[in-house]
Amino acid sequence: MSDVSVPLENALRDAQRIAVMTGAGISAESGVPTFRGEGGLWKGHRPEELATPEAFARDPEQVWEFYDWRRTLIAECSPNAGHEALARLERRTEDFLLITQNVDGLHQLAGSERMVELHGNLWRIRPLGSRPAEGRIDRRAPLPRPLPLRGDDGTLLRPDVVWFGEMLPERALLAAGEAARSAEIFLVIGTSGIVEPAASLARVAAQAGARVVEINPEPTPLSSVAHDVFRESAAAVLPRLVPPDSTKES
Ligand code: BJW
Repeated sequence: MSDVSVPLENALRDAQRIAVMTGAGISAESGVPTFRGEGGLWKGHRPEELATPEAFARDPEQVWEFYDWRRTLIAECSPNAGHEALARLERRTEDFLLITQNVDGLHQLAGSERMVELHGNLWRIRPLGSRPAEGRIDRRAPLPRPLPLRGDDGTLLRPDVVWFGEMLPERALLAAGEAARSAEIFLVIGTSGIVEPAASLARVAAQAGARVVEINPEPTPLSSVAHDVFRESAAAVLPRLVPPDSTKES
């Protein structure tokens, strides 16, 4: 394991293999609501009630309205100092993977490139029944009407996100697992750590010998595997750990 007595800022500068997993908390300071906790309601529904294949089968128009509301809200949001610090960390680290559960696309806007999206992307759309369109980037644009969206041939379209009970995109999950097993340092940022299989990646990393770092104002089920814990917001901690002018040599 990377020596946990070394100050984290130095360990991050010297490590050759770093993996980072983010959740909704990293985008909270950009104005994107998290799933759980305060402010996690849409028209009286918890997001998880609508992010399911069953909800879509029952009422595709309602589910599309929910995603349209989120697209409209997130279109106004910009990356924050936390997203930017992770893009800097990537640029100065040889072997790096950012694993995000977020569907908002803010990491990409901040300049992150070596990344995988475990739960898809809010800005992509695909035909119902098709495979996830991993990697393709769509425009951050308003949805056409009427809802629910249909293709030219009348096929029902759906957001390219991963709902409860659905498999995660295969390539993304594979790459995330490999990165968790080989990382010297594994950062877990802004996730409640209850949604599987994402949450298990931190445990896999800890078991494989990584120094696990949690950044979250609240304790989570993953706190017990973390060697370093920061009970602060991501946008406050990350710029301290990865200062704007930091380079390998300095
Ligand atoms: C800050 C902050 C600041 C605030 N700075 N921090 C094993 C055991 C039990 C169940 C399962 C299991 N394996 C699979 C399951 C079933 C299920 C699951 O995990 N259920 C659990 C809830 C019990 N998983 C699945 O179904 C997954 N599929 C799967 O495993 O397929 C195989 C399979 C199928 C069927 C049976 C068995 C196996 C799919 C999961 C898909 C999750 N999808 C969603 C919606 C995406 C689309 C959309 O956006 O609409 O993904 S749900 C939602 O939760 C979203 C998120 O990515 C995900 C995680 O949430 P996250 O990011 O952690 O956010 P929050 O809100 O929970 O937490 C925010 C945190 O930030 C908090 O801790 C705050 O304190 C913190 N914070 N401000 C830093 N400023």
